[in-house]
Amino acid sequence: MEKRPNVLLTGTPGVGKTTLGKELAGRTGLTYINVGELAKEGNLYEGYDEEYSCPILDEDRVVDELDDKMNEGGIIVDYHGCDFFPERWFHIVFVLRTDNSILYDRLEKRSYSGKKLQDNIQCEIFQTIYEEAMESYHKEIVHQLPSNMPEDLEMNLEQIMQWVEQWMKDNN
Ligand code: DAT
Repeated sequence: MEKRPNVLLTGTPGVGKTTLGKELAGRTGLTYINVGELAKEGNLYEGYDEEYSCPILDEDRVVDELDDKMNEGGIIVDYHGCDFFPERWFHIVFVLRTDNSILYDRLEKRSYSGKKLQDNIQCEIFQTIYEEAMESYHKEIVHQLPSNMPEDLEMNLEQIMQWVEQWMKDNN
């Protein structure tokens, strides 16, 4: 069977991972997996975070749940964290980045407010997820993508589709 790459889309909530991931899946035929949704459907939690009023992801169970699929290849994973996935899963990692004021508006529209809103904006300012990705994967496979405007989305799609096509040529 033809080998296909696994792509990780990560970054602060609201940067556009879901939008890019679903569109990319539609155009490449790769399978899109949203880890937040997967956890919700499978109840893959290990407690509750009172401060943020949200359940705590059971990372080990998420990894167990996904491992067979990841080994087969052809998966796009979307999550706002990346340090608990096995490094061997991914052939390329994209960290989406959004300007603060734009991200602020997007998160407000999502009804984030107070500490949750501030913490997510800070996460983006301190490029927390980019640093997490650089520490968790070979630096050569980690790329930042601007995700502010619809034009960015289109450019990112084209760039990633080209990369996927080249990877398939090189590996089959
Ligand atoms: P995430 O999955 O990272 O939380 P999302 O895909 O749900 O983010 O996008 C958050 C909002 O931003 C949503 O209303 C769509 C919008 N958006 C995403 N990418 C964009 C882009 N490149 N230009 C303009 N808006 C974008």
